[in-house]
Amino acid sequence: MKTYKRLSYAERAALCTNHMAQQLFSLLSEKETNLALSADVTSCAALLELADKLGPEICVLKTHVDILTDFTLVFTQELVKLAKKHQFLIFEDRKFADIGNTVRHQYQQGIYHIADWADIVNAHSLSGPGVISGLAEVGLPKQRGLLLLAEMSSAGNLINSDYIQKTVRMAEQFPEFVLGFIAQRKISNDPWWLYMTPGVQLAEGKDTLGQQYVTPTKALLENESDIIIVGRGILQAKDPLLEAKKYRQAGWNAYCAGSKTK
Ligand code: 5BU
Repeated sequence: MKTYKRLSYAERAALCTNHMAQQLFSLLSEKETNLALSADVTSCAALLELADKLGPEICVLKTHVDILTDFTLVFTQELVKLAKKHQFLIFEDRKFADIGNTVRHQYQQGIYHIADWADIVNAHSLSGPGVISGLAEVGLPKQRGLLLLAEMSSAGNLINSDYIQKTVRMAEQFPEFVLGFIAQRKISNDPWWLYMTPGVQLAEGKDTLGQQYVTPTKALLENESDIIIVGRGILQAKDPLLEAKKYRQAGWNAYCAGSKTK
């Protein structure tokens, strides 16, 4: 049988120099939850209601702000208030992928003013390190953090092991701004990187549009990720709060199993 012995979240918080990674590892440890809610609803009221109800269960609330049909900047202020009230971080899953100059504007300006309210955003490494430099110009002064997309959960995606390794090398050039990766597994031996994994449900499976699901145990224990991102597994349940508690427990059990010597 495989022997697991991983550093705890608190130990990794102490090893980090990245401000956002430190904050998030500490939050995971203190709040005892590694569950991120993917709040993929299309109205501001529904999102705020979810954030208020499920906020106590989660470490991160992930948004796709461009699917909201009634977005306003007031909504973002309300969301930030709830993040403070319930102690979670806000992650806008924007997947920036353009040249540095363009993403700088997309991050700060436009309708959404993402940099003003999202603690964390993510970017594809596809376009090269300029995308990180551009985002860092806006995000660093506000003490924000960036996750690089190193892997995706969808079937048939074009990412290969060379792309993953090059993404890690790129992250290493920006230790102040990049806190970790969106990935399906641990992809570096350096313990200060934080991993978030989407495509998680209590049972393995897939949807009709290429999404592929692994279980919390597979993601956190076998694949050594740190945070599970769950959307429809919770949102489509009869009682989303009850379901969130189940995912929280499953995620925390998997983490505890991984940090013990067997
Ligand atoms: P689901 O309902 O749990 O399948 O939602 C998953 C969420 O994570 C959804 O918001 C996606 O946009 C997001 N996601 C993903 O599913 N897979 C990926 O590789 C990345 C993001 Br990156």
